[in-house]
Order: sequence, then structure tokens, then C-alpha cells
Amino acid sequence: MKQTKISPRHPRAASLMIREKLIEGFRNGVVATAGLLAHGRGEAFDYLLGEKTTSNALKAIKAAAAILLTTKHPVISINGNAAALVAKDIVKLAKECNARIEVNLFHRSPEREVAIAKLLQEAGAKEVLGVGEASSARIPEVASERRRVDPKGILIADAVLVPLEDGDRTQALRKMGKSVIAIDLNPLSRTAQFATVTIVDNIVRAMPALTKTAAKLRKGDKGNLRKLASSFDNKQNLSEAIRMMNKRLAAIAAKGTYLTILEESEI
Ligand code: PTJ
Repeated sequence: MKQTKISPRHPRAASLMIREKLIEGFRNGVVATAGLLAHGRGEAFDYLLGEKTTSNALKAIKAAAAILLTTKHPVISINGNAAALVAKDIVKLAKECNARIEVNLFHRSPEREVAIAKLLQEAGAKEVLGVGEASSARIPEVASERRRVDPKGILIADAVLVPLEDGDRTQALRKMGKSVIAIDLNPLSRTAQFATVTIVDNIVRAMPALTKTAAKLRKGDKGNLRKLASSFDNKQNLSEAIRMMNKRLAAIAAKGTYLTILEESEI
């Protein structure tokens, strides 16, 4: 099937182009079928958020960068959607924070592991953990294939970044004493609720913002960064994210038409 050409003049061009990237990833064996469904759910929450990086997300991004810069073994866990959407940003962030990159899939297959690793290598990754026999360790209390991890990566990590996660592993990683940073547009998801820091934002905006923030903060004092990380209250930040969505919907409801709000832009 031919790829749909999206006109840049289409009012929803940016969103449609992201979809095309995922469809291409699906055709290349990178994205799982369920990854397309997951994206649809994300899009719905992005609508509620106003499709922008909020001040609330920026607060979480700062805390996440502080964690990645002050832990000894930070690991970025990669699934199909993350690889298809932000492979280059993943590599940049890993370099900035001295983090390792590990493939970790819910719908695991040897073919998908290899396809994702290849995409990351083409984006500049020198090392990709978790592929094939390398994912020989298991994390307890996880029923899915996500339990298979690399002994050089997630198993010994003290911080794990999990973009677009599906739930129970975040809880298990926390129980193992690790800090978990989630990127999830749904503030109500189990992952969002269990993570140490949840960035409620679209991965396509959050990853470049996180990389930029890490580049800025890495020159700073480590003690201050540790304070920044430990003073972050995820529960409070998530409540604020939900309140922001609520406030935005209330303002739209008061005006009666969403398009008017869009034309007036920011709320
Ligand atoms: O590649 P695999 O095999 O590891 O599978 C990956 C998916 C995403 C299919 C798997 O992890 C899954 O089923 O995830 P869920 O349970 O559907 O959760 C995905 C979460 O990511 C949901 O809460 C979505 O709202 C959110 N989400 C979807 N797209 C984005 C997003 N969050 C941020 N940015 C997005 N672009």
C-alpha cells in the first residue's frame, strides 16, 4: 500500500504526519498492531491537553532530567512507538545523560527487536541493549514479555525512562527500588500513577524538551539537581495536569464551540 501524502496546508497536518510515521513503522515491523491503537488513545488525551507542552509537563521534565543526570545507571527503555516516533531524540538524550538504550517490548518478537535496534542504530545509537539473548534476566512480578531485561541495562539500572508504557512493569521497577520516569499523555494510566515522575505530554514534544533541559542542567551543581529531583511530588503534579485538562474543557464548554477556541489559540 502506498503512503498517504499529507499536505502541509491541511489544518491537522502535524498530527496526520505523526500518524503516517507510525503507519510506516507498522509496515516496517517496528510498531505493534496494538501500538496504533495506543496512539489513538494518546491523541485523544492530547486534544484535552491542547496539543502543547504545558507548564506542568515542563516541571516534570526538569525533575526527570535531574534524575537522569544524577543516577549512576540511567536506562531509556524503548518500545515500537517510541522508536518509530523519536529515534533520533532517544539517541541525543542518551548521549546527554550518559544513559544506555534498551529495547523492551510488550509484544516481543525477535524480528521486532532487530527492526527497532536497526532503526536506533541508523539514528546514531552505538549500543542497543536487550536484543535477543541479551535480554536474559527477568524482573519479578511482571506477567508480560516486558519482564525480560538485559543484565547490563534495566536489571541494574537505578533510573528507567519508560515512554508509552503499559502498566505493571512500572510498579515492579519501583518495587525494585528504581526511579521510573514515564512519558504518558494519559494522567490516569497505571503507569502515570505509579511512576516517580510522569511527564504528561506527547512523546514527540517531550523528548526534545527533555534533551534540551538535560543539556542545560548538566552543567549545574549535582547537589542542587538531587534536591530538584527529590522535591518533586508526582501525585501533586498529576492532580495539576488533570485540573488543567478540566479547566480547558470548562472554558471550551463555556464558549460552546471548540473551533472558536482553536482560532483564539491559547487557553
Ligand atoms: O512496542 P510494544 O510491543 O512494547 O508495545 C507498545 C504499546 C504502546 C502497544 C504497549 O506498551 C501498550 O499496549 O501500551 P498501552 O497500554 O496502550 O499504553 C500506552 C499509553 O501511552 C497510553 O496511556 C496512551 O495514552 C499513551 N500514549 C499513546 N501515544 C502517546 C502516548 N503518550 C505520549 N505520547 C504519545 N505519542
